[in-house]
Amino acid sequence: MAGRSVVLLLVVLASTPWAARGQTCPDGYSYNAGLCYRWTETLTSALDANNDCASDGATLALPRSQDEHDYLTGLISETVLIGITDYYHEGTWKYSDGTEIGAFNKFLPEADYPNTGRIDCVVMSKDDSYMWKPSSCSQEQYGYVCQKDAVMPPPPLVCPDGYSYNAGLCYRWTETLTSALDANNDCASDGATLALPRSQDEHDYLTGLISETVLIGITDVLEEGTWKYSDDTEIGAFSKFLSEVDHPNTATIDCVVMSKDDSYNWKPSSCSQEQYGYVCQKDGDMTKLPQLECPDGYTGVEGTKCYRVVSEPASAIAALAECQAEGADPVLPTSDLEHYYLKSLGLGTHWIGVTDSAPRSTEGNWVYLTTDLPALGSFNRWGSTANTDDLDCVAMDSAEAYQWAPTYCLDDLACVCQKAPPDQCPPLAAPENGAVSGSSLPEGVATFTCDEGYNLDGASTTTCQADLSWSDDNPTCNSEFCMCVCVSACVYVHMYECNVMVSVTE
Ligand SMILES: [Ca+2]
Ligand SMILES: [Ca+2]
Ligand SMILES: [Ca+2]
Repeated sequence: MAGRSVVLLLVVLASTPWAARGQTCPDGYSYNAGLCYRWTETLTSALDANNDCASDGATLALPRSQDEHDYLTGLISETVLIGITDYYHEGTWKYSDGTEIGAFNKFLPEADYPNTGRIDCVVMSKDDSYMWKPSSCSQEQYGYVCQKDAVMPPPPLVCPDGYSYNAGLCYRWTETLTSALDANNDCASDGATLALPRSQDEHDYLTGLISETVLIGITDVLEEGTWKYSDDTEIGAFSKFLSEVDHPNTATIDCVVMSKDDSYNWKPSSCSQEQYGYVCQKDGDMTKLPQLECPDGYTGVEGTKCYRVVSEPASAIAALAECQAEGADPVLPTSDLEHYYLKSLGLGTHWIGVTDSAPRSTEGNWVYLTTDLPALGSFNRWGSTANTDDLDCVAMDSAEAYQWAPTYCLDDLACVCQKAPPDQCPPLAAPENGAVSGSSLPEGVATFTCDEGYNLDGASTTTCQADLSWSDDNPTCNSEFCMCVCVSACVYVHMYECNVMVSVTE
């Protein structure tokens, strides 16, 4: 290294929080396991290759695992430069971001491929099964691969840390074998309960989340022989209990598990023994879901319809008339998400647009209370209230966890009108450390802004196109950073914490 004197003032680039919808790579890059890669075949010096990668906010590839190595060998079909160098300290190979080479190492035997003071870069060598081989930094002998972090989706802010989100609810699975009492207390410390699966979809999500038997929030501790959800609501039409003949309920068995050995059906189990893990559940924060653009007075989130709450209590027929007068229909949730979104509106027991009254229908044949009276689809949330001749309308009953209850049609209840959302581009999530506003309707423009201390990286506006896709990728809000200043030759652009200044003299 004698004769080479380089001072690099490396300032720069705090690690940047990324945010966008979907995990994506820029044009020209391919995605694998959180990273984006771009292979350039043009024979290039390591200096120029580095600069080219840096112009994309990337580095030369930094393979740190067998998986990353395997992906790279599948991507390329020629020898390529990668981001490993001993430029700064002859004989000490490091990744070009300054990190150490760890347990994963693909260097060919040094005896066969000696490292010299003039050979400070590294290639994945095609003739050597893409093992790492020292190579010149200055000669234009090889192509190269750039690598950068994929743009990550924002964290699911609808759920607390440790919880996963599905259709309006947040779930946390704990594998530790725990008594039902302790499990309950642990959930309660999060403002949650043990899981209360009330629909096939919720059941299916839970069975996908867990891989062991878990305690859920069903018990007969208050009245032997009467199973209820642990929030004291009744078990409704949805039940997964195994046959009582095979799995008897006794006075000493007052809790319930989803039993792995029984296809995750419900099985009575001890409340006190520490035999099983458990799942906690709480409502998702609906205010954090991307908002739909709705007609005046209506609101909704991605995946729901547009709703307007009519809080003046009225009969079911008056509610229908109120909605129809403004070109809307009475509300009819058709998914768990819509169910929980309506619940989140907090208006208490309210009508849904379902009836089995004459002359619109016949007893027991529920139809959607609109002008054309279609039959109900497959989604329902029937609770435990029996249908009778005089209960011909339906309410979401706040006393029964908003399950559906056949109700006397002349009761005075609040209601909700619904409209289909107008055709629009998918709702935009605000970038982390920023905000978005504007219109999602065709030809509408949305504008992104960043919080103080963050710079917008990407287009600040995007337009909803006729095909209902956005014209531009979402930008990110990155910490303000300074650029690399090269006093002499800038060989490697390193990323360091902002305001850290590093001098390298050789
Ligand atoms: Ca060397
Ligand atoms: Ca019992
Ligand atoms: Ca009825």
